[in-house]
Amino acid sequence: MNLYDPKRIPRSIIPENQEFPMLSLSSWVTPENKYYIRNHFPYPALPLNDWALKIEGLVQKPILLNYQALCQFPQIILPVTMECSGNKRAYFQPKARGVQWEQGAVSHALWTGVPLRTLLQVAGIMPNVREVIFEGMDTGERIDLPGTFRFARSLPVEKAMHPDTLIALCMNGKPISYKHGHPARLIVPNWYGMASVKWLYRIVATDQVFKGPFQNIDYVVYRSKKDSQRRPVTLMKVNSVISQPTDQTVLRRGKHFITGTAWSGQGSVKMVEISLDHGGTWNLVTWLDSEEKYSWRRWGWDWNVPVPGTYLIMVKATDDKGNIQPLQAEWNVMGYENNSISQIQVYIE
Ligand SMILES: Nc1nc2c(c(=O)[nH]1)N[C@H]1C(S)=C(S)[C@@H](COP(=O)(O)O)O[C@H]1N2
Ligand SMILES: [Mo]
Repeated sequence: MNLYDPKRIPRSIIPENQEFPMLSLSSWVTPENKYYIRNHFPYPALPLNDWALKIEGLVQKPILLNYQALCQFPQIILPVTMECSGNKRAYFQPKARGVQWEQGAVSHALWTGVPLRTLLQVAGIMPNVREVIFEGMDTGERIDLPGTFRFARSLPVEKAMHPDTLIALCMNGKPISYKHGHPARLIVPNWYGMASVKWLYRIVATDQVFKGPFQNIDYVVYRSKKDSQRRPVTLMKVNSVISQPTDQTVLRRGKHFITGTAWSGQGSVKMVEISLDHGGTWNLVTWLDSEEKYSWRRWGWDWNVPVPGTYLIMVKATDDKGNIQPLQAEWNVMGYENNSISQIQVYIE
């Protein structure tokens, strides 16, 4: 038994929101019981045995697939890093409204599932389809609108038809657990987590632009109420975290291993650099993981520190598209996409 086994960090009880304990970044794949949890509503009622996935709308023949039928289709396994677009919201200054995530609203798992496009082709998706809508089984109220809502999101048809957009049935080799979307969820590699709809039960192909509140009100980046340049949250920005040491730690003089992870949904992370002189000079880290299409890469760096004092450790990642973490991410009302350079302070005695 491992005596040192950090638990998830709660951020709210109902709906349940919990962070991955970044200190336990000892494995490339996040164990299911540590994978971050992000919900907008209370958990849906347990699906009955008669659960089936509907595919309808602009398709030649609408289909209804029960769990066994879904399992019959060819499946693929993909390691995917998923980050909530509100990750690191707590670090915005001034504060942005919403769950005050620190740095653990991100995880990495192996997802097994049927490519969505296989199912859309079986249903006979029509050429005039613009978007595909995904509905979860969870419902609840919003404070900004009257009525009851369902968590639902859409994808542009090109992304829905991408061979790696999955209707996932297994997470880390086991049927997806209830909290992570049992019996089936969408997995949209490279996109922020809101796209990966859990507890999936209905898929609708449409020639319209979907305007549900989780599409049109939430997950939109804007700098003020009057901002006319609103844009939807889509691909994950290049980002990194320092998992050890933790912020405000007191350490002895000598050797320390600084470690963490980095990812990008807009390319693949190519470089992580550390600065100990407020960004004056940067040192290349070494990779602990190899490069995989949709995966984070853990990194480490040997720090030899002979002189006592207060040290700022800064880390920045760069991807192969030339995206670099900024010193300060652009503030926005809803506090999304914070990918500022990671910084912690430690004291050497
Ligand atoms: N049905 C449903 N799907 C959902 C959500 C939700 O509240 N309901 N939250 C989304 C958001 S914002 C994120 S970041 C991911 C989190 O997935 P996880 O809880 O498995 O970590 O699920 C997405 N899918
Ligand atoms: Mo999210």
